[in-house]
Amino acid sequence: MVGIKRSRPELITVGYMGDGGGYSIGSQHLLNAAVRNEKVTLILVNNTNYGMTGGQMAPTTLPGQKTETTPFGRDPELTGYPTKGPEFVAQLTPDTAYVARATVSKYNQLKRFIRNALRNQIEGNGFSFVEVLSTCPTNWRTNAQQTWRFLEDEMEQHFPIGELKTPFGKGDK
Ligand SMILES: Cc1ncc(C[n+]2csc(CCOP(=O)(O)OP(=O)(O)O)c2C)c(N)n1
Repeated sequence: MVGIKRSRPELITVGYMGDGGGYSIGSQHLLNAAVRNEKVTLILVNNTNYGMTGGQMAPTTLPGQKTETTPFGRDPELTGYPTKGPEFVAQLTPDTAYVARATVSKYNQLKRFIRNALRNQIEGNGFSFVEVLSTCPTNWRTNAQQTWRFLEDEMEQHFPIGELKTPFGKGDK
C-alpha cells in the first residue's frame, strides 16, 4: 500500500487490519510506516483476539481474559499486558500525523474520526491511524448483553477512547 501511495500520490489508500495483524504478525510494517510518516490511512479493528484463526490470544487480549490459548485467562506475568496501539503510534509519529481510538458503540464519533483520518491523508499531512474497539461474540462466547458489556466496560477501561494526535485541533470536528 505504501508503494502504491508513493508512486501514485493522488490515490487515497486505506489499510484495514486486525489487532493480531497490526500489533504482532505485521507490527514491523506498522512501526516503520508510522516512523516514516507515510501518507496512508490505517483502520485497525481491535476485538482482543485472533478471530479468523479461531480465537487465540492476541496482543490486545485483556488480563484474565479466556481465549483458545489462554484457557485459564491471560496471565500478564507470562504473556505481558495488552498492547496500546494508538499510544505506541503516537510516540512514533510527528505532529502532522492523526492518531485516534474509537469504538463501534459510539458510531457518530467513529465516523468523525475516520473522516479526520481520511482528511489528513487527502491534505497530504501524514500518517493516519484509527484503532476501533469491536466485538467478537463468536470467540468470546458471549450473548448480546455480555458482548456489549465487555466492549463498553472492560475494553474501554484498558483502551481509552479519543483522539491522541490531531493536526486539526480538538475543537475542529
Ligand atoms: C504472517 C502470517 N502469519 C499467520 C497468518 C495466519 N493468520 C491469518 S488470520 C490470523 C489472525 C488474525 O487476527 P487479527 O489480526 O486480530 O484479525 P481478526 O481475524 O481478529 O479480525 C492469522 C494468525 C497470516 N495470515 N500471516
